[in-house]
Amino acid sequence: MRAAAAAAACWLWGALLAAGRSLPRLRLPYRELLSTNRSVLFFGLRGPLGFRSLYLDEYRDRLFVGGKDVLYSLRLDRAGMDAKEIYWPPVPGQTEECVRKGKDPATECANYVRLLHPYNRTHLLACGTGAFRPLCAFVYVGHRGEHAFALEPAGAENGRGRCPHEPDRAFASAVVGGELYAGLTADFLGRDPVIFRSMGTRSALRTETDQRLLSDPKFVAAYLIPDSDDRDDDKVYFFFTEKVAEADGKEHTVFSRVARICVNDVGGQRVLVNKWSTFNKARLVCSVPGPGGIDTHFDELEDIFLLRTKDGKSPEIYALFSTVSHVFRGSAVCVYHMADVREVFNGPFAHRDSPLHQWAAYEGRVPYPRPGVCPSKTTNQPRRQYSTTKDYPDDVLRFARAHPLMYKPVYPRHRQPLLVKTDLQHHLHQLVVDRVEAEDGQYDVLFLGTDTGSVLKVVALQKANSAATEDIILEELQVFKAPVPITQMEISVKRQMLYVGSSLGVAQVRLHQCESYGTACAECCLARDPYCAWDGTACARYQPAGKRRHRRQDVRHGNPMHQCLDQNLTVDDFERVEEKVLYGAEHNSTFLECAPRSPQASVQWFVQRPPDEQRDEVKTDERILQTEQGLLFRTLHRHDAGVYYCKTLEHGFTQTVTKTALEVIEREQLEHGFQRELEGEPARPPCPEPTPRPGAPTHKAWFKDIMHLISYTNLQRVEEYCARLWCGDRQRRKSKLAKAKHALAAMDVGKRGQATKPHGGRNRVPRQAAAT
Ligand SMILES: *[C@@H]1O[C@H](CO)[C@@H](O)[C@H](O)[C@H]1NC(C)=O
Ligand SMILES: *[C@@H]1O[C@H](CO)[C@@H](O)[C@H](O)[C@H]1NC(C)=O
Ligand SMILES: *[C@@H]1O[C@H](CO)[C@@H](O)[C@H](O)[C@H]1NC(C)=O
Ligand SMILES: CC(=O)N[C@H]1CO[C@H](CO)[C@@H](O)[C@@H]1O
Repeated sequence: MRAAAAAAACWLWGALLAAGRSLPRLRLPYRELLSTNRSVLFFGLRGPLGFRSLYLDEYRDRLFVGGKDVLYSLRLDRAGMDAKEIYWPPVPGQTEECVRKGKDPATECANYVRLLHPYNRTHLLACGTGAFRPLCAFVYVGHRGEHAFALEPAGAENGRGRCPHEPDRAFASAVVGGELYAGLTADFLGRDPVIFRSMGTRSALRTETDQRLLSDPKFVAAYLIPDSDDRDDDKVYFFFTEKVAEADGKEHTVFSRVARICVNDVGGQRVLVNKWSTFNKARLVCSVPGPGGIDTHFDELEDIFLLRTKDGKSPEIYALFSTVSHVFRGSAVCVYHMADVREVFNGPFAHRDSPLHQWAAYEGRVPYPRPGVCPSKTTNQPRRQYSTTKDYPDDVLRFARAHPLMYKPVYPRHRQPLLVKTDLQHHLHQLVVDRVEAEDGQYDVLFLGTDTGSVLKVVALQKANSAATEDIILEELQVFKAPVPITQMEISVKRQMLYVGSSLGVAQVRLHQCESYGTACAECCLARDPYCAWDGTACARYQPAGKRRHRRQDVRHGNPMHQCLDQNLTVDDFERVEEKVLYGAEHNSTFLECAPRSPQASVQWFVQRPPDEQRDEVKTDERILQTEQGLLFRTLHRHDAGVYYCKTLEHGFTQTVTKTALEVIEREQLEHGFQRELEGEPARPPCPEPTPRPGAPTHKAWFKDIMHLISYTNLQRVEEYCARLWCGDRQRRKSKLAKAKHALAAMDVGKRGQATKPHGGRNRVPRQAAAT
């Protein structure tokens, strides 16, 4: 109990310290995203979707979704999406077989569709786990404009080596020229890691079973990235992590890797028959310099996003990493240039004489054609004819087999991460990037999928004249109501949409909704969102080629003083916000909530006590505490009654956020009023714990933490107070309060003047109650 309280206090402290750094400027809850049409959700048409894969088809304006025993096709150009479904269960008898082999019927013995790729002009390739017997099939999707969707009647074929057996084990795949490249564990037991090429007309190719090639890999992504204009030079890149034994052979460390193979690799003639002959891999480094010259490494690759360039040869590689050390947890994003990747593959091979030796750069003679080079015009000269890998000399293949690893690692741009987060509440799993044109240049906007159903929208700013970056969390979007991990994200720049998948379903989320920042120039400016600018009348999507003259935007500094000078920065808008009424009991504690939309704003409290018209700043002391979430009265006095205004200030812009009429129910009335009524009732249960999620306190838990922190010793009373505030039967409460109010009114006629609101008034329930 004590430990838990300490942990909570610790969390709170951490959160206080982190304020401003890792707090999003705007937090958009689930309901708000839906009610403002920022997001549209799809949960499937037959119970839990069990989402596993999606393919965004920008040409056909369709989204294809793979789930548990189902495939869907959604039309993105129609409001209703016109969902079409294909039911695709495992082959008959396989579900029973799967259960018989000891797998879980509820979570494993179904056909989880894990692979969806465009195959040719009319067909997709789909593969599923088939209840631990993978299967693949072609899906007819028709031509552009029609909404056809049917599994090819020819039926399913064996998906072994193309799709994992397990619903959740990491794997990566790509279709290139009608062939499927897959990085996965290909057997029932999950012990045979392999990069496998199949389908098409050539014979299948795989990696040798060898720890040196793949050691307990977790595949993250696979992409075709052409090396030059010569198609013979095309390579497929795999991104994954693997476990590497330390020198002592006992400890294992996780490293992130990039590996590549030639598309025209057909294996060797005598050595490496039907095995890759061009496989090479290198380490991907993402680290920050630490004190004492010891770098902190982010080694667990989570996701890769390729920001494609026009020629397709030099995409920028954005990689999301995490680290889980004894000391801290964190995430980082590093960006790699293809030129740096190629340089490492053209550099020295790693070599060691035995597993007990240190790795060194191989300095001996490297045979020709250099291992890793694809057979092409360059290798196929009149005097040295190597037109396929089958022509490669045995010594080349033997060298390739013995030296799969490059000596040098690939370092990121500027040798440091673009973004580091060590103080977030959640883990980051998914990443997509949009390069956005703004008034003063281009910005990288990162969308980061968390493990709690939300997406963070972050802008990374390169500081002037230095490699250092600053990042701002513009928004936190609670896409899914439940705290589920985001497992896939795709972006449509054309549609300005994000597609977000979790096991529950798929969401289509707008990249921006500029109105949500507010209706004033200053609010738009403070948002610092490169997608948005003040156009003279509203906060709207910034159009680089737009006609409007007076666009104001300040992504770099977010300073409304410069941008919105002719606008009112200080508006005496005290009367503009809706008034809420809050009842507090004399001598008890009470809490006035005011969490500004931007946690980066500072808060000031004013009070107007009847019959005074004057508004004074609230004086805080031992008894009245100003916290990040609002104003806390440890013991309420009669003279505290009044109207409280919460004002925020951010970069010179002030605004009234809440207006609360605090009514103090005096002790005597309480005792005579509803206190007596309660006597006949059974003791109230304590507050039930909200949806348990460690490290993410709800308002209620938070409130209790505050009470602990300020050494509020009477725990029972805190519990009671909470019970009343958060889980009390609202109806009962209302009627009680009404009675108490009547009692008050009868005794106090005229005393309070206008501060006493009629019972029909708005929002009689405190905001916290409504929020839970
Ligand atoms: C959201 O979309 C629905 C249907 O298209 C529309 O009726 C509604 O007015 C929209 N709501 C908002 C806040 O734009
Ligand atoms: C696409 O591939 C499928 C499956 O191999 C085949 O049946 C179909 O004819 C192909 N379509 C085109 C246009 O090549
Ligand atoms: C600024 O505020 C004053 C007084 O509140 C008001 O009269 C004026 O119209 C406002 N100006 C603008 C540009 O909103
Ligand atoms: C309404 C309310 O919370 N009343 C409590 C105020 O504090 C006393 C103890 O000092 C409690 O007995 C009341 O229930």
